[in-house]
Amino acid sequence: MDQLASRIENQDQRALARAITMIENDHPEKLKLLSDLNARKQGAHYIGITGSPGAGKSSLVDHLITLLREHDQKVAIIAVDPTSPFSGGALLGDRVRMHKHFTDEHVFIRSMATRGSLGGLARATKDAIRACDAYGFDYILIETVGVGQSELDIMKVADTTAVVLTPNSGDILQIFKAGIMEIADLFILNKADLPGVRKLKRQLKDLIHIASNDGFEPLIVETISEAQPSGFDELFDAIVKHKTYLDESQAGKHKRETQLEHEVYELIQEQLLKDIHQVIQSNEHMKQQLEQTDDPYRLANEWLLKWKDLIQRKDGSDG
Ligand SMILES: Nc1nc2c(ncn2[C@@H]2O[C@H](COP(=O)(O)OP(=O)(O)OP(=O)(O)O)[C@@H](O)[C@H]2O)c(=O)[nH]1
Ligand SMILES: [Mg+2]
Repeated sequence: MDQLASRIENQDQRALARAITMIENDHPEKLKLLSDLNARKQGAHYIGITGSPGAGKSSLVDHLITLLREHDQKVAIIAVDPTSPFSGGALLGDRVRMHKHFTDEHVFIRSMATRGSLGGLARATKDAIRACDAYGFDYILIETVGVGQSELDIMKVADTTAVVLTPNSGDILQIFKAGIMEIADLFILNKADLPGVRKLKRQLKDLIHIASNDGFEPLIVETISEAQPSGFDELFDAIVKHKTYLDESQAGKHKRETQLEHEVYELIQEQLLKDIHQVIQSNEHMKQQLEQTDDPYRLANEWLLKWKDLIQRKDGSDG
C-alpha cells in the first residue's frame, strides 16, 4: 500500500485511479492505504459544488477548470452520482476544450456512483478526496447533485461550499429547507443569461439574512456557463477571497479540526457496525433472535452489553 501511495505522491494518475477503485470496493487494505495517503496530504483546497439536477454544475466546473489551469493550478474533479454525465453539456458545446482537459496531465476527472455500499457514498467520496490530496492538486472540486443527507455530509469536508442556483427554478427554497444555506460560503447564480436573475438575487439576499452563517457573509456571483462563458474571473476571485479568509482567520483551522473529530467518530462507527454485523451473521442464535424479536430496544441493548463484555475480556487478556 505504501508503494501505491508513493506512486500517487509522484503524480501517477493511474495509481490514483486504482486507489479510488479500491476505496469504492471497500478493499480489505483500504484503511492502510488511506492512512498512507493521509500521511502524504499536501493541503489542496477542497471546493464542494452542489445544486439541483441540470443547474449547470458540470458546465460550470468545466469552465472553472480552464480558468484554474490558466492560473497554473493543478485540479482534480470528483463528480458524485451525476444524473447526467460529466461535461455532457460542455461536450456538445465544445468538444475541443473538453478534450484538452482529458489529456491535460494536471487535470484528473473521476465519477463516483456507489450508492448502497457499506459505509456509503459520502464516506467513499471523502476518502477519494484524501487520495487526490496526496497527489498534490491545488484544487479539488467535488460536484454533487441535490440536497440529500449524503450531499450534506460530503459538503462538510469541503473548505469552500458553493451552491449553484438558477433563475425561476424554485430550487432556492428546497436548498433553504435542507439546511444548505447555513453551510454555503458561495452562491453561484448560473444561467445568468436567463430572465429572473435579479429576482433570484433579491430572494437569496433575504434568505441569507435569515439563515445564520457564522463569521463569513456568503458571496454571490453570477455566471453563464455556455460556449461564451462569463463571470468566471469573479468566481475565481470569490474562491480566493474565501480561501484567504480561512487561512487568515482561525475559521479554517477550526473547520478542519471539527471535520477530523467528526471523521474519527464516523470511522469508528463504520468499523464497529461492520464488526457487529459480521458477528451476527455468523451466529445462528443471534440471527434467529433478530428475525424473531418484537422489541428492538431490548435486543440492541442485550447485544451491546455482550459486546462491551467481550471487549473488556479481550482487554484483560491483552494487558
Ligand atoms: N442558458 C444557459 N444554459 C446553461 C448554462 N449552463 C449550463 N447550461 C445548460 O444546462 C444544461 C445542464 O447542464 P449541466 O452542466 O449538465 O448541469 P448539471 O448541474 O451538471 O446537471 P446534473 O449533473 O445532471 O445535475 C445543459 O444543457 C447546459 O448546456 C447557462 O449559463 N445558461
Ligand atoms: Mg453534472
